[in-house]
Amino acid sequence: DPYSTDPERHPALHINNLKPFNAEPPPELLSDSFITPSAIFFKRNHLPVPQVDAASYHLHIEGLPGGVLTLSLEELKTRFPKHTITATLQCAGNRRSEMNKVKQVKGLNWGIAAISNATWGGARLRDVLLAAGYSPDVAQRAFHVQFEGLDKDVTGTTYGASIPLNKAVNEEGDVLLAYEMNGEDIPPDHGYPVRAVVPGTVGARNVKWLGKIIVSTEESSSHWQQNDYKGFSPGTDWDTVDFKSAPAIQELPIQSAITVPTDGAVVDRSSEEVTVKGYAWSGGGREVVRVDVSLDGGKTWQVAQMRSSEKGQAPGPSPPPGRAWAWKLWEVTAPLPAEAQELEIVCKAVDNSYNMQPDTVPPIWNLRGVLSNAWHRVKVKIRE
Ligand code: MTE
Ligand code: MO
Repeated sequence: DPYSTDPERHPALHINNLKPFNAEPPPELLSDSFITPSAIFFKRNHLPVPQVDAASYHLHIEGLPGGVLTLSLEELKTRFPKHTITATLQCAGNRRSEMNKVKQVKGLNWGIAAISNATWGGARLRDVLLAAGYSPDVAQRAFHVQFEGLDKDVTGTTYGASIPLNKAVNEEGDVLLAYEMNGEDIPPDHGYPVRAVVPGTVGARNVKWLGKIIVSTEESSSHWQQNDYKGFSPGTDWDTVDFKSAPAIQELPIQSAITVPTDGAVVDRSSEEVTVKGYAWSGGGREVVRVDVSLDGGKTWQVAQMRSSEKGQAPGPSPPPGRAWAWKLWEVTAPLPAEAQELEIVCKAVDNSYNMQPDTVPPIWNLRGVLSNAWHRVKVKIRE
């Protein structure tokens, strides 16, 4: 069993698949902390977790005029300044289960918690590429940076993905070769000892257990770059889909969801109030500027209070424009409407480009169930 060496996991996780391991935290735990504890951070593995020995680990960087650069973990840590960012990671399949309710899609049936937020520490990819011989004239001929993982299937095929070279070398792109997560070594499930952290970009490009980086004229040839993680029309089915016709997902669209209360919860009339909590985030470093919440299915709205730090702590300085990599947690406490027996709680977020979420799922439904970001709706009963 290639999974026999997989690490132990936190019992609170909701497991979507055991081998490979895929799991998400309970929604109400997610909104308890601005920084998601690593143990309950969602886990999305396509393959067995590789056993990597830090002492013999080497990262190879290819495709630059300097030839191949090989770095040990120690060299990665000591030759380059350590840079720390707080960034949210979201799987393209987050909230897929809502698409499944409209019409069957292919993929793991994620709820709303295939998203988490952590502090990552490591070398900047930009600094490492410069050390390997990157100069602006390279950008005239090569447009992609490919990442290869050390996790393999039975045929020896490794996980891989790529990002645009301009994201990788941009001083404001903040792409990391991370060796720390929340101030500790990256745990085995999250890519020990080194993973790519590509803030603002879909989870799939944040390659874990990083073995090789290739600067190239081509995108990664991997299945996950070419034939997966792409968006299609609701009218496209498995007989007509042409994966070459759509670009690989990179930046993700605006997203928000309600973590508290959960669907089907019961609130007592005597409590007089209801508190609604959730998260909001947008891709590409776009900052969430507002979250609207409705208790009546979208007829009337109020603006939620947002926070961008742990509860009770003053928020740090706001991120520079275009570098809002972390989510915001939000909250609304409102009186229970006098007449209602049931509430349909809805949330929707707005980013600083005024991108907003679509109101329903059917117009964004797609056969792979990715990019599921419709207004999130939760029904709650009021007990008299
Ligand atoms: N990297 C490797 N090497 N293997 C993988 O299976 N899964 C990707 C990405 N990087 C994956 C990977 C996907 S689809 C997602 S959503 C994120 O890792 C999940 O990261 P996490 O498990 O740290 O939450
Ligand atoms: Mo993913």
